Amino acid sequence: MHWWFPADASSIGGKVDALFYAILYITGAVFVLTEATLLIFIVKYRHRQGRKAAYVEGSKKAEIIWTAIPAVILVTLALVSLPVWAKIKYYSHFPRDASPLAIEAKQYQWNVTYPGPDGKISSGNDSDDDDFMKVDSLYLVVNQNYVVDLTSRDVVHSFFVPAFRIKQDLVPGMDIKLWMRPTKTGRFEIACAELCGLGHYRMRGLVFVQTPREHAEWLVGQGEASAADSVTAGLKPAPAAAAAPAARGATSRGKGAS
Ligand SMILES: [Cu+2]
Repeated sequence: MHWWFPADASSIGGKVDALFYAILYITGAVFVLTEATLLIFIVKYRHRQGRKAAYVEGSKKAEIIWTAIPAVILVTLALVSLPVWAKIKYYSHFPRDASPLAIEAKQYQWNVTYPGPDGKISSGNDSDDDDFMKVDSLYLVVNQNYVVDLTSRDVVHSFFVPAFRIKQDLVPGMDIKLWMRPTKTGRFEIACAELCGLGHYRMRGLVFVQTPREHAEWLVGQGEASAADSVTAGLKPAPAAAAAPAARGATSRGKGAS
């Protein structure tokens, strides 16, 4: 059913969708039943000449029934969804063979830090820091596990990849972890799902799920471009070499105006 949901592209998508449809069918059936009953009663018990309304004080039996049935349904849904929730959200269930990534949200962009050749995200004071950063673009290898460190620099954001059925808040001051395994190659949308300011609507990014070969080729191309991205995002101070051309640019603009 892809006319209202993007095709599922992650390892947990099927489980999330199954729960979603189970809840949709149950609430849908209750909705149809109650609305149909309402319509039937409106017609059946409409005002008629000479008919008196009955005075009903309540019914213990009816109340027990309409409390017990929803309670049983809700508890069942909770029990069924608990293992799925645990698999997605509990740190103890995270895959052990995952590659690390870090995503920092800020108004209004996603700063994605990749570990570089050493396979580790540095803590910031490592001397051999080979991490590199991309703004608003997340490059992943298909069928590989990732654990992402989510942080926010300013306000609450929410990392939402509809095709992965993943949505997780990023809270300033908190270090929140998320794992995912993309199962399809392609390009998918990242959206911020928490109203975070006037530019919230443009806080979007893209996930590029690549084959291992494509990813290796992409990695080779990651040098100066990513360094420039890090500077744009304000994560790293502009190196002296990068500051010089900017100054020249300002001079030439000044000349053009005079
Ligand atoms: Cu946001």
